[in-house]
Amino acid sequence: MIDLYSWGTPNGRKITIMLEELGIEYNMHPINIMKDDQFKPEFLKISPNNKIPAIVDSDNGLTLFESGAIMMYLAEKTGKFMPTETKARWATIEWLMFQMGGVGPMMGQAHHFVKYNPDKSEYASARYLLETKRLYKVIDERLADNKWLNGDSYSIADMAVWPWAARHDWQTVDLNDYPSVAKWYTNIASRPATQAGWNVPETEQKIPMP
Ligand SMILES: N[C@@H](CCC(=O)N[C@@H](CS)C(=O)NCC(=O)O)C(=O)O
Repeated sequence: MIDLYSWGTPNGRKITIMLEELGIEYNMHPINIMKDDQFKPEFLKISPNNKIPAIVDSDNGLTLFESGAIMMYLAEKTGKFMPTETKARWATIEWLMFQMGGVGPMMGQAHHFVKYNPDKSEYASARYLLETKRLYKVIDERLADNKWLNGDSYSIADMAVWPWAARHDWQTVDLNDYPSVAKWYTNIASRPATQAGWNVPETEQKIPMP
């Protein structure tokens, strides 16, 4: 059984969407980051970086933080959403790392300066919005010739990037400017597991559509 410590953010939703896709049972422990739950000593024991998401696997006592590591672990544990063939496996890891090192940190900053603190720093808003749009262009070009980020199969790479694209409204980005992203995004949004994972913990937020 997986115990998930998380909140309704893009990094949190990567894991709830994956767990719903896997159809495995999990206990959700909400860590309300708006109320500083992430700084509580008991959470720090499983997430030393004070950030959600984190998991405990009661089958073996393993604890993990960092969403990319959690996704790789769950893929390995279940044999799903990470191809075993060398080229596809490494394409999956490559695009997962692209999300972890680029999409997450940069779009996170765009949310900060474009949505939460508009007009605080014109320089920062412009910088992170420009980088966000550059990243969408990279994804758009990849998806122009490939149905999924790793090429042929829906994988943890798509599940990692999608919740960030699901903040396109916060970013003031029109996904229709990136037609291949818009098609990929809409396709994933229609999956029952995406819709279920979006809503853990329960939220009134709706999945924004392009
Ligand atoms: N690289 C980490 C980033 C995690 C992260 O930034 N989590 C945010 C929510 S999306 C958080 O917990 N923020 C609370 C804080 O920074 O105090 C991952 O992918 O797990």
